[in-house]
Amino acid sequence: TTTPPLKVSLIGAPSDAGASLLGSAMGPDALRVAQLGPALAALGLDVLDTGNLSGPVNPRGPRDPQAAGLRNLPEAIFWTQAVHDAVWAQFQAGRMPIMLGGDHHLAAGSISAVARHARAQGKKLRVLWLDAHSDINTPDTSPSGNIHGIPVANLLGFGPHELISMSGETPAIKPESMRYVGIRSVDEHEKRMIRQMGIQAFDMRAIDELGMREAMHRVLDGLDDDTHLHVSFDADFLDPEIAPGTGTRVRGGATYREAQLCMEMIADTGRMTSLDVVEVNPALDIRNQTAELVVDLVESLFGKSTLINR
Ligand code: EXY
Ligand code: MN
Ligand code: MN
Ligand code: MN
Repeated sequence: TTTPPLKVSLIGAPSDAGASLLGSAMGPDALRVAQLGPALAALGLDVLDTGNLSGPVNPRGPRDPQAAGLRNLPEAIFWTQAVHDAVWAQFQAGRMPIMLGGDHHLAAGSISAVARHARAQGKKLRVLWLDAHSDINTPDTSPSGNIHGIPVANLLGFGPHELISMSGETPAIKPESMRYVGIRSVDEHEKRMIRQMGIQAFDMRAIDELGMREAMHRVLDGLDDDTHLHVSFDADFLDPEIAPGTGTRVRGGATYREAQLCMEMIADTGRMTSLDVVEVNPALDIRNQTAELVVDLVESLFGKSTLINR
């Protein structure tokens, strides 16, 4: 029997409004230079590159007391909403959205649309957050004012109104839906938040102790036909030795083999229905190697390394 090809849509979201270092706005093009689209097409996927969304550039504003102590809030609101709308439109068109950041603040938009889609279909949601950071500061606890440090809090209902209400319901997701993988730089307030909300976290220590195989086994436990699986992949999940092209590097990240296994085990579930690829910053990279590595891993997410065609 032949199954129709999986239809995916690349959505470029060139905003670094949420970060303090400029450059992740060039992430979508770095991923294109690294042949993301053709690589997925070669795996048999029907790939549509919808191009880049347009919006305001990063004004490099200071922390703004009028904006709850955040930086570049109006720009971040614009982009988050634009990403929400674009991701939602691809679901409406029956395609799997792949959001190419840009910095991680954009995931408040993509995952709001994912939550709306899952709700409309009466499905459960599981979100895997592959990251060095937990991105769960609130405007009150953020040490930096950088909005890429708050999207998980936004999705859980904390933050400026515009960043928490896009999905049509606040909070957009439940803490039970979230799984962290690879975190190793978590602020004190964030630790308290993760504990209070009871979010399951597989930090690098857990991965050291359990191994990636057992960690992912637990992360993926309980997925069924009624679950939408979203993967939010921050390039700084990876060890900076192999992925230098990202703005907030933290040593001790996932190795190449660990990252491959993580992606392969997600692919094996056959349940991923949407994806973010964020925080690739070619301005900090060496010969686009981080984008190339990320493309390699995204190929594995779509089953490249599986020997037996499923
Ligand atoms: N926790 C720090 C902050 O809130 O400023 C660092 C956040 C970095 C976020 C990066 C993209 O994942
Ligand atoms: Mn992040
Ligand atoms: Mn669906
Ligand atoms: Mn990060």
